[in-house]
Amino acid sequence: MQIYINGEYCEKENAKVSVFDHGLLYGDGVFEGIRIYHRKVFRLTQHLARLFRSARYINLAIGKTPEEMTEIVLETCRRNGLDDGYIRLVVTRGAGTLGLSPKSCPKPTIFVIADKLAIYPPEYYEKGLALLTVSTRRNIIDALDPQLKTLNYLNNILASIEASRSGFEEALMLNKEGYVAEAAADNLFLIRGTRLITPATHLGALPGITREAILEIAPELGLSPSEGFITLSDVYNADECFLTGTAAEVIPVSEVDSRPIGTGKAGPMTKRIIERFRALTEAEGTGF
Ligand code: PXG
Repeated sequence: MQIYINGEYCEKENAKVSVFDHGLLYGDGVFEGIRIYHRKVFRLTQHLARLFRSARYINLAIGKTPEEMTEIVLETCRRNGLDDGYIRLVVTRGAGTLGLSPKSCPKPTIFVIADKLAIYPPEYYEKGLALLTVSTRRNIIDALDPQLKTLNYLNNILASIEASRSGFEEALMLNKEGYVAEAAADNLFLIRGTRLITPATHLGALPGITREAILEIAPELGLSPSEGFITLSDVYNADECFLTGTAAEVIPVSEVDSRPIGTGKAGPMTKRIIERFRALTEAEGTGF
């Protein structure tokens, strides 16, 4: 496996970061998770745009243009020759001294991994996931804007631990006001009649790349998409529910807090969305 790290491509064993890297010491950095489908990178431009937005938010100068980053990602893909896989793109504040201040970090650390992806077992795409609403609330906007993908994922990790300790596959997270935000690493959608509803990003949902794709294809399936406030009661009473994310793609939700959603199995419209999304991943992408 060839990994890009700070200007070089090297073997996995030699791809190392300093223990003084502020990405490790403080979670000071940003990242993206991107999919490769059929030797093409899915929505690379959108992922890079979000990476640069996240970097700007934490006042981190990546020191490369989006075009240069594109070439680095594509070259990493070429060197690993994966037909399908997963790209992890990370930019940290870089190595510095012990102490929070980024002033001691002259150069960001950039690395790109292209690897195979472990995904949910296929049966979950048929039977759906059981979610649990957890007590860990989504990061609040006044502390750390949940719309960006920073290396501070403890909020989501704590939610995930809570769900799995109770035997659930995924956590459903509320924002501080009690509105539904998202799952620990996926966006949430509801279907009610011909309406497709997802929590607005300013309510604690990450502006997911998969989420955006689903909002785009909804009208083709006769659905009117909207973003807004969602309560737990809206979730419990939805006809169908599903999650979206780069890793999970589109995955049905069969149950939330012991309430079956709709028929308690993958909904018919969800299945059509899964098919339509798969077609999109085959049709689109930046070749390498
Ligand atoms: N919410 C959060 C908090 C996420 O981290 C999503 C929603 C979905 O966004 P995208 O852009 O992927 O549609 C994410 C993305 C992993 C993994 O390793 C997690 C994500 C993406 C890729 C891999 O579990 N989360």
